Amino acid sequence: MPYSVGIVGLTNAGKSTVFSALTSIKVPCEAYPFCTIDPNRGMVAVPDDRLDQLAKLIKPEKVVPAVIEFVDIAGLVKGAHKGEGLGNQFLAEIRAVDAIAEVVRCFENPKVSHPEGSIDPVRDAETIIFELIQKDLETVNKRLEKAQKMLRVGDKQAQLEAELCQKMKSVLEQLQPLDQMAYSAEELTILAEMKPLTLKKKFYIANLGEEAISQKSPYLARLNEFAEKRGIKVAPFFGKLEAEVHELDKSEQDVFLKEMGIARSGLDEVIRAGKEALDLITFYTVVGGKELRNWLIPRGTKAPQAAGKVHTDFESGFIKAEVVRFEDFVRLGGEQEARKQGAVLLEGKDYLVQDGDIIHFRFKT
Ligand SMILES: Nc1nc2c(ncn2[C@@H]2O[C@H](COP(=O)(O)OP(=O)(O)O)[C@@H](O)[C@H]2O)c(=O)[nH]1
Ligand SMILES: [Mg+2]
Repeated sequence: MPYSVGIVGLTNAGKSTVFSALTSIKVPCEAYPFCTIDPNRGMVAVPDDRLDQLAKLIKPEKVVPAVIEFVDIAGLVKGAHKGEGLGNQFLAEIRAVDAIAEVVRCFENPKVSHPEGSIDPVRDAETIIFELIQKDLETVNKRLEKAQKMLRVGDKQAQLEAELCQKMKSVLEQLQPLDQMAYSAEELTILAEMKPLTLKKKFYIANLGEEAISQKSPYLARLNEFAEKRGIKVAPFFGKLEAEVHELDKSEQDVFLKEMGIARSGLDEVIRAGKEALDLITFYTVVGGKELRNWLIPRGTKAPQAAGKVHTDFESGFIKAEVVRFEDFVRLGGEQEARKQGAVLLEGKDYLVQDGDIIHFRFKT
């Protein structure tokens, strides 16, 4: 399954607009068995300059780009944790995604009402954090109760869980999100299962209005300042414009963007920000010189698990990985020369795949 990014934000922040802009870039669906048609879910090809370079060099029959799935999650309102608006439904949806893209309204438009009555990106960002914190408190309290019961019957793991929950609780009660705290490896195992919402990787999409083309947006400046303090990346985005641009023919798009005074599409930046927030790296495979693909994996993935992304049999039958670094591959002009020059590295099951590796997996069936 692809990595998923949930588009989250207050009502009328422009989530659906951003979603429709993002998913306007079509990916070849036949390459993905999981590519279902759903109005709220869309597969987006990850822009990758190295993939383009490799394609020019290898001239494969087919290039299949890696995708990230974007999910348009129903709008959040103040009081959502208490069940206001769609309440719990969207919280379950957020729990299910790998990362959050939070659309923050930075556009003025009197015709589009704001649930709080005015444009204030920092207040909106804080509202969302508050709602997610409240929901996490609920989760942590339930877990703590359970752990304390288990403690009484002398469960060892329960001790660790109870301590962790106490720690989380005190952070949350100070209205701080859980990503501001460090965790041990043992704690991370528990957290991976608990999936607290304020620990999810996230970035902001500052949804800018047309007025921000000609003059710097004071809203964006404020959001940037807020996000920087928390170490969260901001991707500025002209949601409505981008959505409109992609309704045009390819040839008209550049003209339109130029006329509007926008240098280039911001879509790439948003997708890149998503990849960065997920902390993913890319490796490449070429099957029989025919099909060139790139794959996304978490940084720190070992070769057999990377192989498993390509094919489940590859993981269980993993023998070796033949690796060429991207720079070597390009410098030497392809695999043949890389082989001659000894630039193909033979790596075993403990090898940590590096960003840009071009890999041929050797496996037994
Ligand atoms: N002027 C302007 N309007 C926008 C922009 N983004 C969204 N809108 C409008 O705001 C309204 C709500 O947007 P929508 O994407 O449905 O918001 P959602 O509730 O977050 O999904 C729609 O009428 C959009 O056309 C923008 O960047 N500029
Ligand atoms: Mg919507």
